[in-house]
Amino acid sequence: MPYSEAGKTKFQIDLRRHLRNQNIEDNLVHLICEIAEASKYVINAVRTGDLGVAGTSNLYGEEQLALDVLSDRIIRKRLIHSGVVCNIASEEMDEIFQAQANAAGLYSVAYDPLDGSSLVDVNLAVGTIVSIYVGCDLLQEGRNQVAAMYILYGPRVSLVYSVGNGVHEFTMNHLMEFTLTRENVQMKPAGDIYSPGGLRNKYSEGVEKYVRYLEAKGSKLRYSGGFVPDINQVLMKGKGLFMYPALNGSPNGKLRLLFELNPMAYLVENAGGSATNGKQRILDLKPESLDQRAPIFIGCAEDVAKAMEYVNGG
Ligand code: AFP
Repeated sequence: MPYSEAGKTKFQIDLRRHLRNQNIEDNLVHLICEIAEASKYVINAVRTGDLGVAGTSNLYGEEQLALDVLSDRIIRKRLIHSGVVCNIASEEMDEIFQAQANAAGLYSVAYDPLDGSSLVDVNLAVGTIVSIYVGCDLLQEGRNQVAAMYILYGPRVSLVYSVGNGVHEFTMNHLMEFTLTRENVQMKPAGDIYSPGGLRNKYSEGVEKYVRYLEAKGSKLRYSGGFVPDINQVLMKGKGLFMYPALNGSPNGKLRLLFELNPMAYLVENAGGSATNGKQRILDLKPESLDQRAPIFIGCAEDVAKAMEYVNGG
C-alpha cells in the first residue's frame, strides 16, 4: 500500500513531514532538514565547481580537492548555524570543531562531505555521509547513533535516512524538494551482487576463497569505487554485500569508522542487514581516534555471515 497520510501518497510526502511522524525531538528534525538543505549547495558545487586540487591535505594526509574543501565548508557552516549542534567532526578536518559548549538538547555530527570526490572528474556518482549522536561525544560506539543519512549525487539526487525506525529514501524533484520514494527499505536474507573493494592480489586466503564462492554461485560484481553509490545499490536492491576487507599490508582496510562505516552500518542494520569487520559488529567497535579505519563486510545478513566464515577459516 502506498504511504498515505491525510490522503497524501508517496512522492507528496516531503522530508520534514516524514521526520515529524518519526516521534523524534524537534531539534533532530531541524538538524536533518538543515543537512538536506546544505546538500542543495553541494550539488551545485559538484555540478559546476572547480575540479582541481586545493593544495591542502586531510587528517589522513590525503590531498584534498577544491570540491572536498568547498563541500566541507558548506555543510559545516550549516551545522554551526543550525543552533542544535555541539561538536562537529569532518573527514576533511584535522580535529573536532566545537560549535556550542553546553550539551543540553544538542547533537554532535560526524560527516564525510563528499565521499568519492576523486570520481567527479570522470562523472561518476558521489555522496555525503552523515552520522548523528546525542550530546558532545563523537568517539562513541556506532550503536549509539540516533540518526544516520546519506545524500547520493547521481543521475538523480536521493537522500536516505534512518532514526532507528526503518530506512527511508527521498528523491529530489524538479523543485529541489526531497519527496518520499521508498519507505521501510528491507534487505533480503541473501543476494547475488557483490562489491569488492581493494586490490584482489592483497586479499587474505579466506577472502579470496569467499570471492571464488560468490562467483561460483553466480553473484555479479558491481563496483564503482564510490562507497555511497555502491552501498546504495546493495541497500535499495536489498541484495548482496559490499566489502573492503583487511589487505596484506593494510590490516584495517581503507574505510573510516566514524565517517563512513558507522553511518552505513546503522542504515543497513535498520534495513535488516548486518555489518562487521570480519570478527565484530561494526556498531560495537569503540573508536579510539577520529581517523580510525576498519575492514568491512556489509549487506544481507546471510552473505555477511558467510563472509565471516571464510575470513575466519571456517
Ligand atoms: P576517495 O574519497 O578518496 O575518492 O575514496 C573513496 C573511498 O573512500 C570510498 O568511497 C570507496 O569505497 C573507496 O574509497 C574505494 O577505494 P579503492 O579505490 O581502493 O577501491
